[in-house]
Amino acid sequence: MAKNIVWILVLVMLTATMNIAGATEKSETPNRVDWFVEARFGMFIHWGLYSILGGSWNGHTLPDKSLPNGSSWYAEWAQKRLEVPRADYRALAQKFNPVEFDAEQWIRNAKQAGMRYFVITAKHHDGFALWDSNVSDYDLGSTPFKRDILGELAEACEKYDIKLGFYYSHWQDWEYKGGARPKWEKQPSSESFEKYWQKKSLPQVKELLQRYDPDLLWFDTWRNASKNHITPKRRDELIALVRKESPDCLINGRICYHNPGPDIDFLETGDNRHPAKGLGRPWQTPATMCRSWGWHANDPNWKSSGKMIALLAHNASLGGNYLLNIGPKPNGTFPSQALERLEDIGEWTAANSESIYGAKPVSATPSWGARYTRRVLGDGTHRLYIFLVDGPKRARLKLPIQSSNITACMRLADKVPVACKSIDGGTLLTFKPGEENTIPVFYVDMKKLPAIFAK
Ligand code: JFZ
Repeated sequence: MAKNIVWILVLVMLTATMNIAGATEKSETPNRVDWFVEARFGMFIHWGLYSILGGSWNGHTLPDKSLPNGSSWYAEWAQKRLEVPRADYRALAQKFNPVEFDAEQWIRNAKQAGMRYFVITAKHHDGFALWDSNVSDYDLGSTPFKRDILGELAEACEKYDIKLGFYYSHWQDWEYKGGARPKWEKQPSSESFEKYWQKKSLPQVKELLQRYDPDLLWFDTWRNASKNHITPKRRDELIALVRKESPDCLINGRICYHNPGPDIDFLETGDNRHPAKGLGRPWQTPATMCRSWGWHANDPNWKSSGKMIALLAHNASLGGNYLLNIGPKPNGTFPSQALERLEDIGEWTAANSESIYGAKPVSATPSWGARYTRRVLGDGTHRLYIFLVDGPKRARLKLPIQSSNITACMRLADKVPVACKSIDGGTLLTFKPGEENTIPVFYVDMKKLPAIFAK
């Protein structure tokens, strides 16, 4: 008998050491994408020559249905949708002089909002490089602005511990002869595209990697439109280049939207698309604050701060990220509408951070607008976070948790207790209605996690 007990003890100790060894091994070799999944929230920037136009050209403002391709709010598409002649668009380079640009200020704004990474358009579809490129003269070096925008941002990101990413339009390029064109224009032949691919696209990506060492690259294709040019072979050629130059750099799924393959790091949804379920691998939604990505001086469709916080919580509840865009003005400053919203969001993320960062997704949702995340507490008990994304209208929620299982129920931001009542096998919570422009977060601590919340 005593012998048996000794053996059991030895076994228990062995398993315990194995578990610890396993745990350290895991934390010593983090997966490349771990930081991204934990980060949850990033800042996207669309900035380039199109920012000078602000959505208007020659008496037309987007959207403008009098032009055959004018019905879009996307101001970064102005060259094509507003039919700006090539020479006139190119001449904008002489006007690009954002003297108010302050990289540290941008990154501080991102940090204060609770964002943990930053992605900027190094080159958008127009083909203009936002750095002094050795590959092309259609670049920052040919503007009056003689500073290194991407270099200053890389330094600021380092200083504030923010990950750095570049958007690079590897498929559409309206400047280079063989680059892909909007769908209403004639596409380059495959030989011509191959020349663009070898002479501009790949070399500029390599240049970005070698010069600025980004943590993430954001490529862009959509649906089936890019099928002929961005074949799996070219996709893999580009992935191989990135992996060789910078093995830790993340790659998004839009490198080849119709067929991202197994070697990318995370999936990117369509613009402003918030799925009803997780995507089975790391993912994010690229999202706008108004309708346009690039600066649009006449886009009045700004989402409220509360709406955007709700979308952040929605994505977090499904294990996804939220990459929220700002279109800076041509002088290098953020629009005031964006700054106000960043501030509101920052107050919320600061007060509710533990419900978002490092919290696990919970796919179960009540029938009306609440979302959940959860975590295991230090003592092995469980905390369920409840986001009232439906705002002030809803004040009662029935949880499928036995009242006897619940040890605490509070509002997260100020630890004000929530009224809990036992009703047929569950618990009824009664909340104080939330305020405008924010999303109240509550938590329930419990001894055991009901299976419905474990997925
Ligand atoms: C693209 C760009 O054309 C646009 O200017 C912006 O940069 C945005 C972030 O990305 O637009 C897309 C790309 C993909 C889809 C929709 C719009 N999509 O797959 O649904």
